[in-house]
Amino acid sequence: MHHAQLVREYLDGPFLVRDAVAGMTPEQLCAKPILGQWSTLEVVCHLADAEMLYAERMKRVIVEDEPTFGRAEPDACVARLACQHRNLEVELRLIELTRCQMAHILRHLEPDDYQRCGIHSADGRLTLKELLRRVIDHIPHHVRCIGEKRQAFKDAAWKTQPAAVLEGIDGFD
Ligand code: NI
Repeated sequence: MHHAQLVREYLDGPFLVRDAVAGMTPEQLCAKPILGQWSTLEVVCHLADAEMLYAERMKRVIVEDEPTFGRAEPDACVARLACQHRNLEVELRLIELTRCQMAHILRHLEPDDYQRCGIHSADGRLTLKELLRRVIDHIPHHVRCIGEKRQAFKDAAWKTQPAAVLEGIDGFD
């Protein structure tokens, strides 16, 4: 895939997150309807933290000679970085701004720069292009998880609401 197309896909990511959380109440954002999984707000915070980490990694690959990266610790970050208390809009804007800033950088690289490498402690050598592909795929992966939570809310409503209420829900009348 051409680099310009990759950058366009990268810039589409923040809209996917906004769409995924549109219309959710504060209670729904913090709820954990699926046992053992993060709340929706925690997912969005994880995405914002990951965006900044990925942006830093891409910058280092562009600037440094084969920089090394350690493993990210997403569960520890979500547990320790006040993710249930952070502001949704701030997190969404961070994702957007980080990608906007990086897109300016990515668009001004030479094609060869996309073959520059960093060394990941678990996955080995990654080119800038492979790193960008990973960043792009990260948001759709977590957006699917948010969709599953929203479906779980609907399923719970189906089990707990009396039949008369359900008749008013689309598809049941
Ligand atoms: Ni993730």
